[in-house]
Amino acid sequence: MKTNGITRRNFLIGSAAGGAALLSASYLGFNSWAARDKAAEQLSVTPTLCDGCGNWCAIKVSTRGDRIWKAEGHPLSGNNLGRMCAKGHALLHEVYNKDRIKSPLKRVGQNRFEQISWEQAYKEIGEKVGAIKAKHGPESLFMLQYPEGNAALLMRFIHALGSPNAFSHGTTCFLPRNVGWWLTVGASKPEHDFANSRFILFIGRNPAAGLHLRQLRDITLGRDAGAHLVVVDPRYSEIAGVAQEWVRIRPGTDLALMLALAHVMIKENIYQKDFVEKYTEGFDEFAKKVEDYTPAWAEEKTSVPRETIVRLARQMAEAAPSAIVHSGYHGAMGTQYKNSLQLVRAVGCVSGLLGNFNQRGGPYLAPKPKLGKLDKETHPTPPAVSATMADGSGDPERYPLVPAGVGIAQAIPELAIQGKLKAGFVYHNNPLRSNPNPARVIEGYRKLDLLVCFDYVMSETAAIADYVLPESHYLERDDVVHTSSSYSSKQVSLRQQVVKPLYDTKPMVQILIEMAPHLGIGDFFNFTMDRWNEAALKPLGVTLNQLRKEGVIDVGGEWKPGEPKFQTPSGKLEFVSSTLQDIALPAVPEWEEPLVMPARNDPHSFRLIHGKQAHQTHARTVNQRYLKEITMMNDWGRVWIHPDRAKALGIKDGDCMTLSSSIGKGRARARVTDGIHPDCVFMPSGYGVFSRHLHTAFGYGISYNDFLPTYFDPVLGHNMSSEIIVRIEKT
Ligand SMILES: Nc1nc2c(c(=O)[nH]1)N[C@H]1C(S)=C(S)[C@@H](COP(=O)(O)OP(=O)(O)OC[C@H]3O[C@@H](n4cnc5c(=O)[nH]c(N)nc54)[C@H](O)[C@@H]3O)O[C@H]1N2
Ligand SMILES: Nc1nc2c(c(=O)[nH]1)N[C@H]1C(S)=C(S)[C@@H](COP(=O)(O)OP(=O)(O)OC[C@H]3O[C@@H](n4cnc5c(=O)[nH]c(N)nc54)[C@H](O)[C@@H]3O)O[C@H]1N2
Ligand code: SF4
Ligand SMILES: [Mo]
Repeated sequence: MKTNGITRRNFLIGSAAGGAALLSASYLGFNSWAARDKAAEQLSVTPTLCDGCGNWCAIKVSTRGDRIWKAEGHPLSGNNLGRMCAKGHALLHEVYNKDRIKSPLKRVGQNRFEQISWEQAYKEIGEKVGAIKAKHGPESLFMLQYPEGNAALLMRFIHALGSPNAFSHGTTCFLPRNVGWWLTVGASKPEHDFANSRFILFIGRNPAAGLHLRQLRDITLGRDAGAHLVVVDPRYSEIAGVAQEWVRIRPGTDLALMLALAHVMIKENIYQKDFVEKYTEGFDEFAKKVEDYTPAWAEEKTSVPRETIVRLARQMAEAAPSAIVHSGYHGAMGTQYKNSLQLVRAVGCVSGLLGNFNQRGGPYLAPKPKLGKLDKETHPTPPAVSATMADGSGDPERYPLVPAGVGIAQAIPELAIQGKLKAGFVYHNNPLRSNPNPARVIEGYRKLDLLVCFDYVMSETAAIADYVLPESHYLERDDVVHTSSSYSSKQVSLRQQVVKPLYDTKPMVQILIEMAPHLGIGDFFNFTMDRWNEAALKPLGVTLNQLRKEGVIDVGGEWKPGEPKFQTPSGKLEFVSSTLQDIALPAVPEWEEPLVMPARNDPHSFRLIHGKQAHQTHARTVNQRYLKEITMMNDWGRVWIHPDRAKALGIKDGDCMTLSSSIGKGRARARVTDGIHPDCVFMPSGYGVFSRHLHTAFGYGISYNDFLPTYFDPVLGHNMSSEIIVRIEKT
């Protein structure tokens, strides 16, 4: 099997998934090595950043002539420490994927597109946006984008057009996690000193599949040095597989577990009193609140035995302050449950009791380099937009805690149906597949007068757009300077062109700069990407040429344990959140039921939970055939169900099941395993692609979004993506 110079074998060499298979392969004979050495002589190496997931690992890509040959992790990168995952390797092939969009496209009928020039695309989009703005006002425009890298320029673009409507995928991913930590410690995403920790607890976070290469290394270092690693998850996840202890919790009830852990630590007087006294606010109220949350009460809610809860509380208190309750991401503490925000707050309060902030082996607020900006005299910034977002984000009367720039993306279809949004730009985002209830999303997006999608393949969203502007593959383009966010030292890094674009495609930043004059906002884009990047690097004393050469540069400021500094209104870790108090929401964490629960006496009723797999990113990588092959070889598209529940329904391992919810129906084969809580079934989240243009991915598997009703969490507007009840039957 050969794809434009990359053989299946040399893909497997790099990929973790293929490592074992290689050792027995006969081609490692002398002739092969000699041939490879010869090839190596002709390789040239460019440092850049992977775009296979949000980690943006620094990598070094070798090319031979104009062909991509192989890649390896950049040894200086704090994020990935010279490592790369299977996706990173496999996605090198995406450059040569036949499904790529090869030039700008214009819709000329249902499912019919014609190729047009960039000039024509810019001109027509400019005219259409002008007309929509004149008729409906700039607030009828929106941008839905990826919240990394080029985000600042996309925000500049939509603000220059006079619209406040900049959305990201926050309400389908991380929002409660960010807001909860921001309320509690004044910053949205604590990192962790795993390697020096003595006790590490994960609550619905699985860094061995929702991969983070640096974190994984540090977690294993910590564990091997004697830390007790505990994973709380309704299912036996990959990180549970390397832990000393898996705590199988009833999904949606982690808040009860946290409140009970706090109860035990306070009752037994084993919390860090000095820390609480010096660095926290509102302990007495919190202590009073958790009086009723006994381990026996929590056992009822969570199905975790009370003895386990008491033991865990004692173990973590014993290890404190070198003890970590991980800050979360998408599972449990992300956009999953109605009580996710309270859960994050409770985890923050337990951290307060452990006195672990900024301590060796605890959580800390990672230092980040501060980038410079363009000179405002020569490059004017767009005037501030006074209107609030159409979805009510940031509006004191509606969603005061949702930051503008994040917004509530799954509200876009509703807003389009109501006529409040008329034209949208969607960048590096695929709401038709990644948002709940696709029928509703399609209906809403179709109501728009204009939809422009920037992608490199015909995603579900691109397939219904009016214009599709193809971005160059990430190995074919430059992006704006990136700062590392998951490392104890500050770093800057750069995505840069490794090979010339194969087709008539452009980097996103270039598209914005060229399109801006056609929309009357050229003055705000009167620079080049290099100019922008040079200005960003200036305060750091790094030149763009240096960064091009090195790929990653350390700019100092390593994190060291010491006094914690909290940026909350009180300057302390807030057991009682003054911000929540001000807006009349529960200011001290308290028990809140999940929105829905499976019916206790109905053998067919389950909660549907979901999660990542290490070799797929969201539903966007399954179109890569080696990654799909990994799924197929291992039969990893199946839905997990507990043996007792399966037996009651006459379902055996491998049988086909029908799942139905209030909004959708689908079929999947069963993986019968006691690695799952009996109350729920687990669906891997990477499948169910329905764009016919994605030939490898199309039609394989199902997606949780096909079963998820359109919810808006009352406080944060997020999609509560595990509040799904499904009925299961043997097909
Ligand atoms: N390979 C890969 N890596 C990725 C991504 C990817 O798609 N693929 N995506 C990136 C992104 S954007 C994100 S947000 C992160 C996500 O990273 P994670 O948050 O780790 O991801 P998930 O797999 O969604 O959820 C983690 C675990 O939560 C469990 N869970 C579900 N419900 C509950 C519950 O009620 N309680 C508890 N305790 N656990 C529960 C699931 O079984 C799952 O094992 O990963 C990032 N990294
Ligand atoms: N079905 C399903 N839905 C999910 C999730 C899931 O795992 N499965 N996860 C949830 C989470 S945690 C998150 S963070 C969100 C993420 O959801 P989204 O933000 O919608 O992101 P992705 O699904 O990663 O991919 C979006 C689009 O970006 C395109 N893309 C990839 N590379 C490039 C590029 O270089 N340039 C451009 N212009 N486009 C590119 C892909 O082709 C894809 O169409 O989804 C949430 N919803
Ligand atoms: S974790 Fe894998 S896919 Fe994600 S950026 Fe790193 S190498 Fe790429
Ligand atoms: Mo995410």
